[in-house]
Order: sequence, then C-alpha cells, then structure tokens
Amino acid sequence: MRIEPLLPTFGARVYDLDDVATLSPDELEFVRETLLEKHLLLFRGGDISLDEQLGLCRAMGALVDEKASGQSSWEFTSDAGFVRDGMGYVGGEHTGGFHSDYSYTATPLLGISMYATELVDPAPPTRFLSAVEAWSSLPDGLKARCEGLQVEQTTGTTGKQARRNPSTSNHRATHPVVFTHPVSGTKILFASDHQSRRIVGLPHDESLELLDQLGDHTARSATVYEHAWQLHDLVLWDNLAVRHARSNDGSYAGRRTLRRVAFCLDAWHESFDRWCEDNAKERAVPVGRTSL
Ligand SMILES: O=C(O)CCC(=O)C(=O)O
Ligand SMILES: [Fe+2]
Repeated sequence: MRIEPLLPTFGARVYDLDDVATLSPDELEFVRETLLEKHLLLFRGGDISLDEQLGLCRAMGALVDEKASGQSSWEFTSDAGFVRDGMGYVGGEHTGGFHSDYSYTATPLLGISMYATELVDPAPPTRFLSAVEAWSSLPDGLKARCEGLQVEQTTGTTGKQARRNPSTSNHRATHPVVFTHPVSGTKILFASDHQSRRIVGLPHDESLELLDQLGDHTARSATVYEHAWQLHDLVLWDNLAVRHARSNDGSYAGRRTLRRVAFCLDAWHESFDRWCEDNAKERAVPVGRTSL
C-alpha cells in the first residue's frame, strides 16, 4: 500500500488498495498505524459494502452502535442547510463548528468512517483540522497555562457568544485541556470554541478569556483540510486528533449520503454503550441524533 500526504500536517490518501474486504491482518495493522500517525485517511473509488466498512473499523477499535444514541440508521443524507433523517447538527457560528464527536461524554469516539453512497454536486464538503497541530503550535506561555487544567465540554455551546450565555445542555463531561491520545500518546488541544463551556476552577472571566485565546489561536494556526466528497470516497479519521465540521455557508446546492461507522477504545466501550442507552431512554420519541 502506498500513501500520499493530503496536507503537510495531517491526512493521507491510501493507494493500491483493491478491496477493503481482502485486507490481510498485516495490511489492517498498517492502516491502523497510519491512521494514528496521519489522523485521517482517504480511500477513493472502491465499492465498499457495509460489512466491509464494519470489518475495517473493527480492526481499528471497538465498534459502537450509535443507533442506541438515537441515530436511525447507518446512513444519513445532508445538504448544507439542514439534515434529513433526524440529523439536526449543522455546525456553529465560530471556526465553522469544528468538534470531536461525543467529547461531552466521558468516553468520546476514537474514530469515525464515512463512505459516500450517493452524491449530487455541488455537495457540501466536510472540513477537518488537527487538534494536535492546534496544541503543538501554541506559544510556550499558553501551553504552560493549559497544563493541568480541565475543561467542561457540553453540547449547545457553539462559539464565543454562546459560551457567555448559560447552557441548558444536560450533556457535560470534564476532560484535560491538553488531552493525551489514549493509543498514540500524542498531545491534543481538547478545548474548542464549539464544545467547551468553561475551564474548571478558573474565575468566569479568566475562563472565558483563556477559551477565547485558545479558539482564536486554533482558527489562526491550525490548517484546515476541506474534503470535497466524491462518490465512493471512504474517509476514516481519528476523532480525538482531528476535529470535523460540516460546511453551513449555504453555497452548496447538492447533497450527499454518507454511511457512517464509528469505533471507540476497547476500554471505553462499556461506558460509551451505557451512555448511549441512558441517552436513548432520556429522549422522548421520535429519536434523532442532534448533537454529535
Ligand atoms: O456531514 C458532515 O460533513 C459531518 C457531520 C458530522 O459532524 C457528524 O456526522 O458527526
Ligand atoms: Fe460530528
């Protein structure tokens, strides 16, 4: 298998892969290691069945059943302005709504794969930025301020202004501002404009100021990879090392259907499943995923 970088900082396209279904254990291990190193992999043009996508993800981590959290099927269709199939999430006001799915739970996803099964151009792209780069490019003074601090992640935060208003979200989790990737050990800036509400233990004003500084730095410094979907693209990404966002600028009249399979760390599986079940119970019918 040959790989070529998508950006100097992260992302790679994988070539010479005839069939995801026939990958040997060695090849799957190569994919797993390359994903950890490059954070995002693009497989272009293969005809990949749901079973094959499940098989690939099973080699990356513990498969999760997001249906338990309210997603109605493996597939969802979206255009820039709204989402069908009960998917309400479109992105936020600042830095384009970049987020890591379920970072407002104790056990966020390890990785996500999306495979384009239907495409009508111009389809909205998905954007990615490296939270590893967001951390490594921070000035030393800011790095030193962040070490040892915890950040409260919530849904419904979506940017600077929203952070200044009390959130009504009942989804909350506390994580280190500088998060250590549980598999690769890489340092990640986990505080984000879109999902962070406050720095634990800091006075309100200081907490807002630090989150603003971190968000501004990320928007200025972290390179964005914009993925323009083609039919039969499979994008596999590390949900902790990169944040993703769907464009919501309204300039894409097309649509795409993406089949999504996600996975988590083996050790987090039980906790993730329990969260999904509790969340599904809390939600009244009809269900619909609203806030990944
Ligand atoms: O549709 C997209 O481009 C991304 C949607 C998203 O954020 C998600 O599925 O978690
Ligand atoms: Fe998401």
